[in-house]
Amino acid sequence: MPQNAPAPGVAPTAEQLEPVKAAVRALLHQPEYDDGSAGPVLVRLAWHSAGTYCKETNTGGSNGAGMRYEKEGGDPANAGLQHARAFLEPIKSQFPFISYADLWTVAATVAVAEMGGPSVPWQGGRTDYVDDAKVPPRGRLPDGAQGADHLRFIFYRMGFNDQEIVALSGAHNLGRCHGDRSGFEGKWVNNPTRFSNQYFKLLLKFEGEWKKTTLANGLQQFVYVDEDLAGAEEGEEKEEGLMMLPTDMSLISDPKFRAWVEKYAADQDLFFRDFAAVFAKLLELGIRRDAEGRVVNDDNVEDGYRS
Ligand code: DDH
Repeated sequence: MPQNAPAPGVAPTAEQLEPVKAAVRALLHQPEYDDGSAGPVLVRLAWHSAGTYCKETNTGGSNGAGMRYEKEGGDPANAGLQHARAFLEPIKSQFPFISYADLWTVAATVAVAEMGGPSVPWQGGRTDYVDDAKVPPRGRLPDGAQGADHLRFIFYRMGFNDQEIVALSGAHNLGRCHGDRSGFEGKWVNNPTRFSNQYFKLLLKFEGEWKKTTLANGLQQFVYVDEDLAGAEEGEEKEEGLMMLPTDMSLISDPKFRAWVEKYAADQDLFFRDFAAVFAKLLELGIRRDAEGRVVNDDNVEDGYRS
């Protein structure tokens, strides 16, 4: 164990954490990458590390950082997330005391805040211990080609309700789809590196104008293209069109989801509060803590892979 490392399961202190967070802040600006920021893909890394959770079997979740291994990392749903892991690798080398599982999750909270989003409560202490028998099967992450039933099937399994599904989906204010990763193409909002409620506003604003298109690879998505790009806010660049996945569109066709889309489109503060709460809940899924907040593993070891 490196010197000054917290014992397995014990969270890094605020003093230990601050330089790690500063290092994440410093790497977000990536002029050569995507829209100039590592932020969106870091948020997706944390989400996919946690979103495998199943409450019935208590498997999956961010503890263990299992995506480092082929069994989970090779899930086609995780295509592209090697970029996020690579961005963070130098920070892990610089601060070996922080587990990958803590680093991936805390980095997402730093990215959300730096991109103008809310401050997401975060607790440390995750370990990098992976029990092969508990590695989640592939197929636990959502498939963008589907609809509302699928969203409920996937997110109820993690223990989320309809309001939480909509709030979490608001992360699609960030980043973009890549043809060589998911097969879908494009971004949801004009400024994909600024966290806001624009995604909800655009879903409603262009309702009826989102056009279903079939991509060359056979996948279908919805696009809005306008000469003036009416979705652009004042002062924003007007450029490529915008997109929505079929799952995104189901948030306005399903009446229960839609009620929350309308609330979040009308009230950014409400969205920020709800997003902070639900993203924090996501990052804690499957993590057992003792009375002192220390993360408890079956074996109480720091790192390793048991097959
Ligand atoms: Fe997502 N997401 N996501 N998403 N997601 C993609 C990109 C990003 C779905 C599908 C896709 C959440 C929910 C869903 C982010 C965050 C979150 C892409 C494109 C697809 C496809 C990947 C690529 O090609 O690179 C589906 C389906 C759902 C759902 O069913 C609700 C949630 C809950 C979050 C979250 O963070 C809380 C982010 C950020 C991105 C942008 C990544 C990037 O590289 O840019």
